[in-house]
This record gives sequence, C-alpha cells and structure tokens, in this order.
Amino acid sequence: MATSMIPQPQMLNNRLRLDLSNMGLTSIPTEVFDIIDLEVLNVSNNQLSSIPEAIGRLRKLYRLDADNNLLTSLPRAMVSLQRLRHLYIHDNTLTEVPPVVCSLSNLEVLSVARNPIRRLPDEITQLTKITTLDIHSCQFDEFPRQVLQLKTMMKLYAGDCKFYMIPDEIMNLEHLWFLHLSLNLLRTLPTTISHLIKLWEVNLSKNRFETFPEILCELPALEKLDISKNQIIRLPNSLHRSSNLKDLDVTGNPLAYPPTDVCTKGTSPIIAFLKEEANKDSKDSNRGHGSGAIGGQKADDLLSRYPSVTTDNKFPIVDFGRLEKQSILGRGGFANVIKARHLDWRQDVAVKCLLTCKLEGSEQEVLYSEARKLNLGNRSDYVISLLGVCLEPHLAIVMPYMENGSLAGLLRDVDVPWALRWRMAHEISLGMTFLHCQNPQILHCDLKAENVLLDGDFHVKISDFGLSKWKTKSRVVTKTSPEGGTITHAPPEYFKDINVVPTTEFDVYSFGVLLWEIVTRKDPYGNAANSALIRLAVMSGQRPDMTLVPTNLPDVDIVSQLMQACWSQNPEDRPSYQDCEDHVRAVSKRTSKEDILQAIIEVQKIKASNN
Ligand code: ACK
Repeated sequence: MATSMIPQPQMLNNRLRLDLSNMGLTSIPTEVFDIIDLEVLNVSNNQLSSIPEAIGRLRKLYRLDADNNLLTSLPRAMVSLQRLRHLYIHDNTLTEVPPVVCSLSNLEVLSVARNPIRRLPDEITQLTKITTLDIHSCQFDEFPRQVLQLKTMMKLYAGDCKFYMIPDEIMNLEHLWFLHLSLNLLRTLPTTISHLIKLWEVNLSKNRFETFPEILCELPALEKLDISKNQIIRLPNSLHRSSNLKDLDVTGNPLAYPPTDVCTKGTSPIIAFLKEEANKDSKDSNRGHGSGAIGGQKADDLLSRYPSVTTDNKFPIVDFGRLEKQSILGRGGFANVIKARHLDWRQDVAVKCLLTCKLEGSEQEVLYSEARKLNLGNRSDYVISLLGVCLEPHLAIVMPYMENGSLAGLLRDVDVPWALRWRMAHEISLGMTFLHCQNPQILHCDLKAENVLLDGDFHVKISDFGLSKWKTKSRVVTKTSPEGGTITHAPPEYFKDINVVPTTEFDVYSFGVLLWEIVTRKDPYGNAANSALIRLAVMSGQRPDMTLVPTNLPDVDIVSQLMQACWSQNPEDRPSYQDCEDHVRAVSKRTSKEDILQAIIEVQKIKASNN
C-alpha cells in the first residue's frame, strides 16, 4: 500500500498530525487525503504549485501549513474545511488571497505574508473569528481598509508594505495588542490609535518618523515599543507618562534629546530623565506665567537668540507662554492646531504648532519667508491673517481664531442654504484672485474646503496658502485630509510629471473641485478604492460625479458649467481666477442681503441644535 511512501501521522498534543515539510515534493501524495481524521497537515517548504481538490476530504483539518511553496491559488474544495483554524500560505506566488479563504469562517490565524498580493478581497471581512493576520511584505498600494473591519483581531503583522499612512479606523481593532509596522514609510500615526487600550507591543522601526508620535504616550497598556532606525531628533517629555513602558528601542535615530549618554543606558534611565525634565518645565512655567499657560520664554530672550528675526519687523514674535491652551482643533504627526487665548490680548487665537523642536537654519528661513507671505492676509478680507510666530518651545504660526471652523466641517454637518453657499464661493474666488495678483504671485496648491475657514459671520478666510515647504513639515491630519496632501484636488498634469512646476491653472482646477464640494456636500471620489485609482482616473479625464449635482436649479447650472471649465484636462482651457470671480459674482448677486441673513440664521439654528 502507498502509505509506506509517506511518514506515519503522529498524535501530538491530542491532534493527529502529518509532517511532510522539506521533502522536495512537487505534489502531495494522494494517500494523504485518505487519512480523514487528520487534524494538522504540514506541507511547507516544498515545490508545490497546487493543492488538489481532494483536500476537501480532510474535514477535520484544524491547521494547514503550506507556506514556502509555489502556490498560485487554493482549491475550491477547501470550502469543506470548516474546522480549519490556522492557515499558513505565506511565501508563495499568490497574486490574490484565494477566494476560498474567505469562506473559512472559523479561521483564527491567517498568514499570507510575502506574496505579490496587491489588494485584499472585501469578502475577507467574513472572517469574523480572525485573531492574527500576517500581511507582511505584500504589495498593497495603500493600507487595506478591509483589515480594519476584522474587529476580533489581536495581532497584526503589516511590516514592509510601503504604507505611508494608517487610517483613522485602526481604532476599530479594539482587541489589538500587537502591531508590527516596521519597514513602512510612516511619518505619523492617526490620533485614533489612542483608543487601542490593549495595545501592548508596537514595532515602528525603519519608518520615516522625524517626530516621535506623541499619541503613543496615551496608550495605557504599552509595554514594548521599537521605534529604532527612524529620523527622530527628540523624545517628548510626555513619554515619561507611559507608565507601563519597559522596553523602548530608540537606537539608530539621530537623537539630540535626551543626550546620548542617557539614550544608551536603556529604557528606565530615558524615562527617568524625561520625567525630571518635565518636572522642571512645569515648575518654570508656574513661576513665569501662572497655571494654564503652555510653557514659554520671554520674547526678548528669543529675539536675541534668533538674530534673523530682529531684522524683520514685519511680523511679531508671540511668546508661547502667554497662550492659554483651550482645546485641540486638529492633530497630526507634525503639527497640531490648538485653540488658545492670548492672556494679554484677551483674544482667542488658533495656533498651528510644529512638533519638531527646532528647525535647521535654512528651514527657519523658510518659515519666515512663508510667514511674510501669510502676512499679506492682513490686506485681504478673504485671506487669513498672521498674528505672529512663536519660536519656542514650539515653532508655531498664530492666526485669528475662526469661530465657524472650516467650510469642510460646515458642509459635512449642515445643508447650507444656496444663498450662503454662493457668497462663500464668491469670497473664495476673491481671496484667490488677490493671491494670484501679488507680485511675486502666490499660489495656493492645496485649495479645498478644509482650508477655507469661516469667521463668526460665515465670511471666508482662505488658509494654509503659499506654505509649500513649511507645509510638508506642518501637516495636520484630519478626517478629510488623512495625510495632509490632497490628491482629489490636484490636476492631471501634476500626476503625469512629478517635476511639474505648479501654475495658476493648478489652483483653478482645485477651485472646480471645491465648487463641486460646495454644490454636492460630498467628498470627491468618495467611493474610489484607493488613491492610485483616483490618479489614473483623473489622468484619463474622469472627474467628480456630475450625477450628484442637482439639475433643476438655474444657479447650480451656471456654477456647474464653471466647475467643469475649471477642471478642463488641458490647463490652457481653464479660466483665470478673474473669470471665475465674474461668474460666481453674477450668481451670488442673484440673491439679496436678506436671503443671506436668513441663510445665516438658519445655519446657526441647525448648528445649535446639532450641539
Ligand atoms: O474643520 P475644523 O473645525 O477647522 O478642523 C480643522 C482643524 O483646525 C485642522 O485644520 C481647524 N482650524 C484651523 N485653523 C483654524 C482657525 N484659524 N480657527 C479655527 N479653527 C481652525 C479646522
């Protein structure tokens, strides 16, 4: 009988096992499928290019190891293996997760690592008992969001996947205690990660962090953190609050703080140092400014330390210590926007704080040159103005606080009456016309509803403009702009040529998409699976969905024609901002002042009832 060809199955830990690993097999001997009581089958490290349908006979199979073979798929008959709990198919040549895997509803551990898989099937969400998923070294275009619906997950291996961002929905994985994200392209983590109260071990080594993701300090269970081999210059004092942290690896970072002699001593001395410094800070700030102030140093002192500032009196230096923090408006890996009250001015302000402690000399110059541009806002009613910059302990831009937040937030929450929408569209066109008329001209390059702020009377203030270099360092991650950069509003020529120099037509294109946002109150390309698809679609001439634009209103018709002209494929076919302004002014003029006042009252009522 052929069973002599294969080793005998063994009882081990109460399970009947057969080990056929490392035997150079090109196929599984057929007699294996007659051992119908088999519970564990190991065929890893062979030359298998397929598994026969006969495997469906092994209905008691609990674990299958088929890793390190040449598999390109799995047989449909595996659907009968409903007792299967562990499936290891890593290190094969699978280009997709075999569909049958998604029907194995009792699966707890699945490893598909190191296969050329580009996306996960939506059906993977049927694996409602999964606790461990290994997608290490697959070839996804971006973080596969299906993973975030696997709510039973405890361990996630997602290293070496070229992820540049982790979606906010990571917070759904409430049982997660192990997260492995090494060898990705991460610079920041979503703030929602703080919801993962069981997270115990995190590996972020070999990513692109320049700033320590402070949100990690809010993980109560964190015991082991590897953030080695990044570009972090400074550890935050707040890290000492991670009371359970026992194993911190920060090696391979260009750390200047704490000093090297502390960093080389290991976790406890680092935490002790940060604690001591934090205590000193709080004593200093209590002595200097009373409680509630967020740290600081006298402006005179700062001016003498940063001589370049004293020669430029066009904008004031704001003493961070005179800002009393009230709330956080937006958070990110590089920058936070906070609402604060200036203790002397008695005025609410918004402060965009860069989290890295100190900029290099040249970068500091960039900050100033950009702040000079921002200073122009004082001369346009529709562009946010600069109140000053802070130098220490954070580099920050201080702006007037805009009571009604961003246009994106308003559109999300309120069905704004048309009269007010048209006034906003008109004011945006005025603000942009102003910027484009400056000499030298100022391009925005990130115009979108998120960057349009609204004052107490719902007048528009364009923000975040002309800050290209500073902006890459100061991105604020929010729901509508997950990584700061916005591809939904960028024109096709930008995707075709990475070296393309932005022009006025870039901003006009973005205005087209922004008009669509205003008219539809939707996110452009909201159903697109990933950003790569958006890029391709835009390059091939596709645009936001026009079926969502109402057709029975004459004003909307005019605006809809304008938006389509603005997003013309050929930049030369796009109107100038002055032309845009003519068109939206004409639409806006069709409504009376009373209509607008009525609209504002209506919006305020809805906002009040939402609160
Ligand atoms: O939609 P929001 O409430 O308005 O959330 C975002 C967040 O910060 C990140 O950009 C808000 N924000 C930014 N600048 C200001 C400002 N000057 N006044 C009020 N809110 C602001 C924005």
